[in-house]
Amino acid sequence: MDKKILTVQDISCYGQCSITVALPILSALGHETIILPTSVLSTHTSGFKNFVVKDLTDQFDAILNHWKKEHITFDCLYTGYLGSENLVEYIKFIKDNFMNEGASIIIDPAMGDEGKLYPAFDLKYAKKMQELIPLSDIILPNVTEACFLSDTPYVEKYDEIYIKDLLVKLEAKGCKKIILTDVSFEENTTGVYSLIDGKYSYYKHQKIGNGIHGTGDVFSSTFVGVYLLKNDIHLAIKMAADFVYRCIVNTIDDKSHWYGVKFEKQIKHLLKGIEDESL
Ligand code: PXL
Repeated sequence: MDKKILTVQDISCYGQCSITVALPILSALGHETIILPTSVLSTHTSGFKNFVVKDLTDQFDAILNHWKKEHITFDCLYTGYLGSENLVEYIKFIKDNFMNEGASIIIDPAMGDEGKLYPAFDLKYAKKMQELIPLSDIILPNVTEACFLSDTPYVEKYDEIYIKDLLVKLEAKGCKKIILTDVSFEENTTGVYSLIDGKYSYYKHQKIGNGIHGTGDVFSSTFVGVYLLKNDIHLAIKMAADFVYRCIVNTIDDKSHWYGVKFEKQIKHLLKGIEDESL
């Protein structure tokens, strides 16, 4: 059966993130993708000055009421950058009212990087985001987000004990599958450190550059798409990490393209990987 994925995140008109990344990737992987846009921004908020924002949550009650009347339901709820604290209550409501039997709740708590919250957010927002942890089947933070979600001071250089401590703290807050992205213990490698139903694992690959905006969104969307297709969490981690790496390779030399990853022409390789997996 084809899967229906509801993704709740902003529309950044320019900047290759959030919905403009999720839709093409999830669609290419064959999923019907339904969007609930939280806000519309002229650009994303990291690096552009004077961006303009319009909150769209005043439409949510009307949209959800209509969906309810139409008996519309979903196989996966995938959330990303939300933008306002009241969204957390809506996520709870959607989980309780619109999900099919066995649906997955996958949360990317997109709110910061490199030890800092994104410009639109403060500590109150980060605290509210902690309420998403027990709602989720799978959570996909980077190290910065994991720190804000677990009230842990962020450090630039860390060891495996620090990372395992982050994972255990998030598990204690009520999520059994935690996938921590961009975990790097040495200069030339990075990877995904996960705690899944009590078992740790680390998928490591080569690191290039010092991070490009939007890689988290490309990772999460690819992860969600592959996971829903193959029902194999470790395969989804590997394919998402490899795809992000490929997209960074394709972007890194283009200095004019500092605001996002050029993922579009790489999608065919992702699909080829899925095809090879199916043989
Ligand atoms: O990629 C995360 C993201 C999504 N949406 C908006 C953002 C950011 C990161 O800065 O500003 C609006």
